[in-house]
Amino acid sequence: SKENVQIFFKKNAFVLFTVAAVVVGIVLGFALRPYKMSYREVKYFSFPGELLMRMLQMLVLPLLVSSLVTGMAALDSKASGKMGMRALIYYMTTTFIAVFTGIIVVLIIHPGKGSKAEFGKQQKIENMFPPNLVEACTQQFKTKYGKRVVTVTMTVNETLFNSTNATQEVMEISREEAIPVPGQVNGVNALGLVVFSVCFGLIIGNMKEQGQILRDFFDAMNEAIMRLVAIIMWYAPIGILFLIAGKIVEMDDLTQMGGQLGMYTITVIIGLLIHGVLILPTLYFVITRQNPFTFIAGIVQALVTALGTSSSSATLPVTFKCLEENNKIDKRITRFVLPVGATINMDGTALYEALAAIFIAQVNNVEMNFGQILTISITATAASIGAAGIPQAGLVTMVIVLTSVGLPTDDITLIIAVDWFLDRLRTTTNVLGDSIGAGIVEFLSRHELRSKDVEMGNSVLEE
Ligand code: DAS
Repeated sequence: SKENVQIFFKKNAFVLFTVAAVVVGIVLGFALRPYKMSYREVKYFSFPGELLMRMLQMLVLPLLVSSLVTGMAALDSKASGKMGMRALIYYMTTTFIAVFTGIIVVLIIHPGKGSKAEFGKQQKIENMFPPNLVEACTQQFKTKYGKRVVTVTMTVNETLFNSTNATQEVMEISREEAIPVPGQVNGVNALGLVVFSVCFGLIIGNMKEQGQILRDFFDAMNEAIMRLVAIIMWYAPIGILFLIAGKIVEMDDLTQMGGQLGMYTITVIIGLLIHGVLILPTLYFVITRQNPFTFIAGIVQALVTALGTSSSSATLPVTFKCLEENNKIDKRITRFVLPVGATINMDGTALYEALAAIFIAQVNNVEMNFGQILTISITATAASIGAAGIPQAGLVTMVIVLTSVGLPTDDITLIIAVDWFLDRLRTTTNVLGDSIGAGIVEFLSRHELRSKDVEMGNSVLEE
């Protein structure tokens, strides 16, 4: 009836707007391509999208810290230990499955036939302990104009990554064109902040009355940030529209895309689809016995935001909102699982890196033996953990995978032309993986959550 239709639109307004934004963005982008806008014009055109990116990034840092601290503080260490264990097992299992899928798909389709851009700094282990917390919160671009040297750079057109070797001569870059140091959200040392927030949260959770003021502080902070997210969500469709349209306007001519690259693109898409539409939903169903697609319907907005921003970190605020509000995932789970997931759990990236490495081997006519494929699967996992949740981070950590089996790292240039597109798809897969992870960990932890509720005198919801 008419009323039902109205209710449907009211309930799904956000999702409808966001999906419409993608469609309109694509159409508008292609419609404007013939006008061959200059770099400058494209930048102006994409401005509304740039604003969205900045708004989301602005919230990521306080959200990451406040959600982790409150999340950890709300649990006793025994329960959080168990949940952490479950989350880690989920991350590792799904990442390995993703890598495996990528390898199988690329071996079967074999997009690269023998025939025939630099290095990034990966998320380093020592980054787990930032010596200076304030510095960990600041952007860590280093340009040759400042006293600090470029760590990772990218030129406008050639997309050249500069090496970890800080002394190396660097091409001219501007701040806009520099890639933030990987391992960081928006130039921030996310891993270090995650580690600190987890420890800090656990401590204040055990501090009895003395810790109350801090628990209240971070709780309120978290609440305030989520309210800001709610406002930004109204703007999100506009931002997404222009992010996508702008990218389509400036992308390289598709007809120049060789047959191999086309096959490669299709192979990646198939791999990601198998993982995202088949494997993850099946896993969710097998464990929780609930309809995975109802679950996915609840996070459409997060998925589209990932598609628009190609950053799982920037998407984090939206992921929180979707999971807590639409899918009713317990806040104690989301706060705990999502920030870590967005930093280290990247199924799409893992799948992509393994697949791309083997593609490069195929292009170079190198037969991979079993040992090498095993090496690729291990390093692709590591590289996906090491990749930050920022655009094209995966391309940078590819270097680890390629060097581990002696493939030429320069050949990353082969796939750069399509990376902006594939990056969006793998980021969407990453966010899907994090979200389904939250659903599964919540299901597995329902008893702990329940007994904690009873202990705290909270009203216990019917299961
Ligand atoms: N775009 C990244 C993300 O945010 C990762 C990648 O480049 O693979 O998930």
